[in-house]
Amino acid sequence: MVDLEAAGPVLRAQSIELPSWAFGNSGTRFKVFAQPGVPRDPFEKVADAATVHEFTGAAGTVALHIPWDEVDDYGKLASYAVEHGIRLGTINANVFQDDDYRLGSVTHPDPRVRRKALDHLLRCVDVMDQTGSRDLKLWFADGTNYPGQDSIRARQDRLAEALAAVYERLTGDQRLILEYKLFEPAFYSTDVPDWGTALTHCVALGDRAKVCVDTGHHAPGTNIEFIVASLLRLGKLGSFDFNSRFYADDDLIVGAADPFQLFRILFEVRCGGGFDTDSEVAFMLDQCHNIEPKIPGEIRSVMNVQEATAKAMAVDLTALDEAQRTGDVLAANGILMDAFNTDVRPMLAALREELGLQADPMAAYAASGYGERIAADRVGGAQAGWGA
Ligand code: PSV
Ligand code: MN
Ligand code: MN
Repeated sequence: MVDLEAAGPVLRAQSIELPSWAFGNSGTRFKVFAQPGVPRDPFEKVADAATVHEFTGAAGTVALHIPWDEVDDYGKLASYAVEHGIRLGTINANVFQDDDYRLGSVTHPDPRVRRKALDHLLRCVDVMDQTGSRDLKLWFADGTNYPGQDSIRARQDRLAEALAAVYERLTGDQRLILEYKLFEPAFYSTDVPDWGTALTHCVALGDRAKVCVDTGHHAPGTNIEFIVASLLRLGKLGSFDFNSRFYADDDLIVGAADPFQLFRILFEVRCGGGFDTDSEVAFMLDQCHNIEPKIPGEIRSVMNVQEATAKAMAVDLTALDEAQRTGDVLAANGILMDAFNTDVRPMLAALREELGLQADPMAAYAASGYGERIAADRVGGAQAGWGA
């Protein structure tokens, strides 16, 4: 029997971090379609993220990307976030947009470029000290385009050396989160292409190094929930970057391409203790809204994660265990499908009202006039970075 009781406490506590870059203009290498009202600085990105939280009640932090979100005074930005009802979250390091990085950043063959990249990563930890952020998320665009271009082994050694230097610099509860991605922008070999590589480096580093699973960064057909279950089992799942992919790293709205996959992933999160109150798994969106309006795009994304979470929590674990132990394949599969096919939207609407929110965040945002206000007030919005 599908029971939504267990979902309540998890949904009430759930917080999904938003990426600052989701609010700026973005696009492909073919065209960036500018939208009216996009933020002109990091403060306005924080204000937009806070608006998503205002209507969903489930997006209490915003991730920054350095140097895209460079400001003179990070303490001021952090206070501004708190005044708007949210906090600054993960710091994402950008070591991929300088001409110097043509052949890589921390794996570059030239020690001067490696030093420059490492210095930036260390500076990101300085920023974390000022913002109070726990997580430093590292995604590297490093790799090669042609066989023979560089030594695959030497690049792994250089990567390990840089990661160790960053790890050494962490203090308090700070964590290093290493993200992998199958390919792009490198097309022959990528230096952190998969969870095996990321995990190996994190194990070598120690306890405060964890892996980030970006749902868009796998080959088609990859069983992502298997990766999630394995990393949780090893205590090495640090965070999620949620998004949808149809062909490659599309950064589309989470749950748009394959809601069933999102449900399966979140079910493994549940089974592995990732929703427990003492869990340190971070849930984040990593999306760009190239053609759709950005704030409603993020609101919809948060709702999609909430719906998949509710369904994952609706699985009858006792019945499932019984079916699995007795080898009743069809019953076991049926139990999962019953939960997936449950319409959890009325339950989520009721929960929102209980929390003092409006039942339909999309409609509430549309009626608020915020979108019209920022379009009138802000002229000359900033690029998010991607496709700029
Ligand atoms: C590039 O693929 C990427 O989308 C990674 O997923 C990072 O998390 C993100 O950019 C921000 O650097
Ligand atoms: Mn990502
Ligand atoms: Mn990506």
